[in-house]
Amino acid sequence: MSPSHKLPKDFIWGFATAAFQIEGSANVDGRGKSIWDDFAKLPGKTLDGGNGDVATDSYRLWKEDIALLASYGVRSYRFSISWSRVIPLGGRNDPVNQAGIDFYSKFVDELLAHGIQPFVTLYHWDLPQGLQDRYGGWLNKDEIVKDFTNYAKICFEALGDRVEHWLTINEPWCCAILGHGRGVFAPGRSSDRSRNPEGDSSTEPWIVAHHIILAHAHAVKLYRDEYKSTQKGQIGITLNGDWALPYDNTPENIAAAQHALDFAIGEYPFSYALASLDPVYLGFYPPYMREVLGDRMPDFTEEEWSVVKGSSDFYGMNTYTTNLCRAGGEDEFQGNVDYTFTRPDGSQLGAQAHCAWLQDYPDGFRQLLNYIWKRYKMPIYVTENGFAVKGENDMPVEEAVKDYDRIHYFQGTTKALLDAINVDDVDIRSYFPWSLLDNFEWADGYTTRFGITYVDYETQKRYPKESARFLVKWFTEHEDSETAARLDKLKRKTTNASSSTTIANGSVSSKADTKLPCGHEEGSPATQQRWGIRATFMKFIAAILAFIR
Ligand code: PNW
Repeated sequence: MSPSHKLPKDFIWGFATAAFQIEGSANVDGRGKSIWDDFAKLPGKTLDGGNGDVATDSYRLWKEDIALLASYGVRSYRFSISWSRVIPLGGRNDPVNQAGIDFYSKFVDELLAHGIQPFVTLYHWDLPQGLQDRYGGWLNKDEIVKDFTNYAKICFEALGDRVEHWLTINEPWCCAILGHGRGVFAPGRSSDRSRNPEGDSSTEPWIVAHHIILAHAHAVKLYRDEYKSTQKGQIGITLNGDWALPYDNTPENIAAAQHALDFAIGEYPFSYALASLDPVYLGFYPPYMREVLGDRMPDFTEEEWSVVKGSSDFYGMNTYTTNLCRAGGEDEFQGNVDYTFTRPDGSQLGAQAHCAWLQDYPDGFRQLLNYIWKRYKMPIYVTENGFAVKGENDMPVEEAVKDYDRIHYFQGTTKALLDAINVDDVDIRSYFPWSLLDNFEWADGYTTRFGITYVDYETQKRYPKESARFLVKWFTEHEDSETAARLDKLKRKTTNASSSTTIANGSVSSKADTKLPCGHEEGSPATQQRWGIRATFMKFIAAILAFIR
């Protein structure tokens, strides 16, 4: 393989999760409630009535999860911290829960002991319920900005000596639009009284997005002022946004695709949120945003602008699909643009996922990477990308682990990633498939599975899917050799030094082998052979290390 077909030096890859989706143990060790705890239990809020009380039980099974990550050989793990584990009531004058801090601290230590770099999200939608009750959460600018910054400070203090990558907030669009516009996510506010008792969909989403950006920017300022010089990390926000293609070549539909991007990725609430990327880096607001929102579009004061401006070290990208865009429609949240996956000739854009909003279209991923790079000229960290196989939840595990549609999706996205890097010269620094585990998929409950590892929710057993094997092999083959050598060395050093390591407890071979229950060994002979060679190699390395020790 020629060097031009490799990933760049120091490229980061691993899998991603979020606290509320996996941790469970809702009442354990002093954790306070988050806005998702009670919301998920209200009738009709999740498809199957599922909630976060147990999830994948990862608060209890954290060591097993890290061992699983180590068996995959990932270089990094993206996870989020539960704010209400650290500060049960959430506020700057509320008590701090040492048990919560200790949990994440030992978690980070264990990752590092396995040579896995923590990539930490501070906020993945689980606002402490205490702050929602006290002052309306994200709707109250003065309070939430101070409380979020205080929470961030506690995290930097406790973990920043070991964490080199921070994400302030995951997908402001979802908090703003799904939480305060459509009312389908916590805290469940909208103008639709058949759905939500309170809220105003015409103003609140834009206010919330505005405050999220400010809170993010203040946390970044704090990090840069007080921690960056010693802790030397990178910090930024991560936005969801999907590629937009015109439905056909008519001028109105070409414009519609741009409008969709303006509302989704472009400026507001995402990038407007994010140092308002267009105004900050290009020097103007997108006129279309103002045209649609008029005086409902909040603005920053001069002083706020000075904090917001340039407040991200990178562009954090969560992306899943591509939409065909047609002018028209009343949906302000997507820029008054109609989305479809059906082309004018009746064909589909790609394979349909389990959730209605997702089809497989890898070229859109490559185009989006190019669009963001050209527009903002900032390094891109892909922090989420993934696929939920249609009907997977209804399959027996033996069938579910043969997730060929997911493999097809990742074959496409990994090729798009490599081409964007090597052919298009886009500066991409990370890739995190979503998700390490099947988990609590918000309003879908447990009916939609995004994991590259199958979770049996009855037994909490984990079963690597074929897609995990595909991705691990792909990244192992495409990692730049210098980087691989450096990271492997780090892994050996740290695992040797730790008493609770895979190598020290002699289980590396079985983990590298990822012995699968349920006859999953039946995968294609080629896969089995590849995995067998890898396992033999790992056993060999383990034996040498054991000998040296
Ligand atoms: C992201 N949409 O959410 C989140 O960051 C994850 O927590 C989540 O599990 C994952 O994607 C898969 O859904 C999204 O409706 C939720 O377009 C909904 C949408 C997009 C992203």
